[in-house]
Amino acid sequence: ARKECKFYVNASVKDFKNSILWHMERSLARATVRATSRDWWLATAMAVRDEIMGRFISTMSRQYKANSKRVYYLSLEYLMGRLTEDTLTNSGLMDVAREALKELGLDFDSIMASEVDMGLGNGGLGRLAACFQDSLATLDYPAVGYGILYEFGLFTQSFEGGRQIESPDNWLKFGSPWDIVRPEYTVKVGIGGRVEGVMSSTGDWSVRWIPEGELLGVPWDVPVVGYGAGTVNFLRLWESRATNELDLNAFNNGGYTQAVHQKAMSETISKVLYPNDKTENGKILRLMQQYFFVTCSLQDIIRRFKSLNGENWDIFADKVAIQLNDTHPAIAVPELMRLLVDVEGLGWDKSWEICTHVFAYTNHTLLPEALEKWSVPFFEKLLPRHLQIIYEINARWLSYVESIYGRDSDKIARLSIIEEGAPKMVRMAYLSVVGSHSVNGVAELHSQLLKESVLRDFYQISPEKFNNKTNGITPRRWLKTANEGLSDLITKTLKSDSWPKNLDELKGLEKFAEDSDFQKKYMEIKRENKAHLAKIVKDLCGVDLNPDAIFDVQIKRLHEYKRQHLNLLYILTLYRRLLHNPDADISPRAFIFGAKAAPGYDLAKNIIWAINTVGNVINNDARIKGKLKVAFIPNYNVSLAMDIIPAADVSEQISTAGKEASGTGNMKLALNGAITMGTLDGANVEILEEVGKDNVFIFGMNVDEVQKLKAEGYNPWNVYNSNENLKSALDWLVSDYFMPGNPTAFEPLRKSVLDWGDQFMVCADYQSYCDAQDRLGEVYKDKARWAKMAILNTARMSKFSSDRTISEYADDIWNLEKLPPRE
Ligand code: 26V
Repeated sequence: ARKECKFYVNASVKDFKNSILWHMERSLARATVRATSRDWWLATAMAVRDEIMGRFISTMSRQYKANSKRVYYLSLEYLMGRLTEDTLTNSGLMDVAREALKELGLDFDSIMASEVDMGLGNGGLGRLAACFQDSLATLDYPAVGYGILYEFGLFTQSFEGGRQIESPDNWLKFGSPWDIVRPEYTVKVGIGGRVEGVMSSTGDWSVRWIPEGELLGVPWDVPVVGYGAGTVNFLRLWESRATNELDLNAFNNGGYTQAVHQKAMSETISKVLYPNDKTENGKILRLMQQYFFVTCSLQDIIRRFKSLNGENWDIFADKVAIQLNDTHPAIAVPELMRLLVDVEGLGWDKSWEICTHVFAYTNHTLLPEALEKWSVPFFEKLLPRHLQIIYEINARWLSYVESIYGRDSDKIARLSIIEEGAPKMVRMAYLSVVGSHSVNGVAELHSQLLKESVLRDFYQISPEKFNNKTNGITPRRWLKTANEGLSDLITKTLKSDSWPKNLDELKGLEKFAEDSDFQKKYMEIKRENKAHLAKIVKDLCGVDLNPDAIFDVQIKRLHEYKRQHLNLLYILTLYRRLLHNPDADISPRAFIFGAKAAPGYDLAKNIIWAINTVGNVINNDARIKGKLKVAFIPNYNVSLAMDIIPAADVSEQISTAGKEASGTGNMKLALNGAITMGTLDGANVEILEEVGKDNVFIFGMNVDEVQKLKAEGYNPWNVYNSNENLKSALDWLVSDYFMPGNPTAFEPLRKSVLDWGDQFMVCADYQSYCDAQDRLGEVYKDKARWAKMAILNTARMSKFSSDRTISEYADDIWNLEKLPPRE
């Protein structure tokens, strides 16, 4: 029997088409003959939106009536990408919309391409938050995702002379059909000022914060449609606005320009997403963003709780679970304490009890430079009451530490939320751990390392808090929507429509791994996807890619630890080999990159420039007969990922062992049949476990070997001097060959792996990487073997569905029940 999935919305092609035409006329005031692609996209988006609105309302009222526990996901980033296509997939209206647009004589794909990405995130952490929203709704969990409605998302990247140029991403310029303003839930936010003692009505002294300024948070809701549309949750994104009162006061005092200035200041808070994903050294606006969205969200949560439960604070933690996506929302710990103690009038102990039952914290990185700290003088200025509360939390925490270890000043210094120094700093990770009942890493290895390194002392005191939740990805966007060809083949082969909701069904493909007919179909789809990507690459890079070449893909933020430059060194090595022997029997390869560098990260930008420059020389060298190509696709984002991933043969996951917390691109690529070329880092370890060692290429040092070599005293010069190929590649890079007249252009890159100590051990892993890459090239020649490997990757990736991840969070951390529709 065919397995089917229930869909809660339905529309005929005819009705859907009429709805599009209705919106074209009535919402957009457009004659169809004049309509642009963007108009067609908007009208289509509005037609789908109409279909899901009823589900949105019924979900909200169901959750309200049930007064069920909800999870509130607090994240400064949501990397959603385009919303229309995915909403069509999840509502089951994809085929209807395709057919409707076809009948209107339109090309579906080019119409959908008019939508600008909602790029409110930097990379892995923001995209994980987006995948989680999809799974929460699909699994019928009551959930709200809170964040900021940035006016400018992550910058747009272009290249000039191979170098990165950033320009602003004004994604909301023309509005979005997907966000709905909710002015009635506007909240007030205080900032700055001082703390005063006041007498309460019961006669006790208490402390109050008298903020200096006030601004408003206005919520915008973005519907999140679960697969099948049984549940439609929402993201609630806050926009900062100036208060009218403030304007008027200043105005009445004659300060018109000052009033306008104040207004502009207040409205800067939600202006722009910070484009760094490792450091942000003490930007006060960043701390304001964090506090702004945290207080808006907590006030909203408390309003909702009170409207259902009144002042019955005893059950707050039975109704509310709050997940902190990294330390960015960590200010929520003292803010909830302030709201409960100062505003609601609960005692400290009771409030603290509530906090530690409500909060849970996810750590996403071990890199020391990414661990957030805020200076105490900053706090003093911006959030004086919160600083007091943090000190109180710390005093109680340290007295608890003392009750265990005695007066061990070393221990106390190491465990203190406040780091001594000039200035003193608030350690946001420690604050998060102390204020939460759960602390989790994002892959087995990462969670293990957390316990052994950065949070070791905390683990010793509270081992029961620590747990692992290996990341996952939504198969709806990353397989069903992105790779239609493969999805249709899977549906036909498994005789099931329900695999996107139950990814374990993919195991059923294993028995076809050696079936030559299935292999042929599977690889034909891969080839079509490659031909499609080749067109995009021609368009964006002007580079011709041969769809029969190995498509070797590295797509992720640019970071030294991710080692895009190790990939470059192999490219140089292959190129050199081909120049020495143009007839060498190597499998033709197309190296495809996508990566944005943080605007202030000079070395990352140098690596981009080097890859583009070397690529340009290689792509135009007739001697190598097109066997090697390099394409750096500009402005890598979620939409481009959806074109690149289905076309990949090889997935580069080559970080220094111990540095990549999990990775999620590794999961998307393997699910789409790319073979991983990876180190034993992050979730690669678990991918190896799932797919088996014959279906992945593992190279390089593991974590223990990295630590051992560091301890022994690693010297990259020794490797350089004894490895002819490495030496040649690095020297070549700084010769006249690639940059005539400017041979020192890539000095910084070379220096980073030699003179500056090679922190990420590129030289140490170089030979092992080249060997593995050469082996891969040989294996690719055996078409049947390669097809089998690719199929087994697809078949064995079900563990990495974000549905599995979210179920684990719900069961182990949130204690959350599903609330499916009853109809
Ligand atoms: C850090 C910072 C520091 C302050 C400035 C703004 C900012 C923005 C983002 C971040 C987060 C960096 C951590 C991060 O993105 N981690 C990634 O999380 C993924 C999801 O868990 C995981 O797969 C990646 O391995 C990990 O690098």
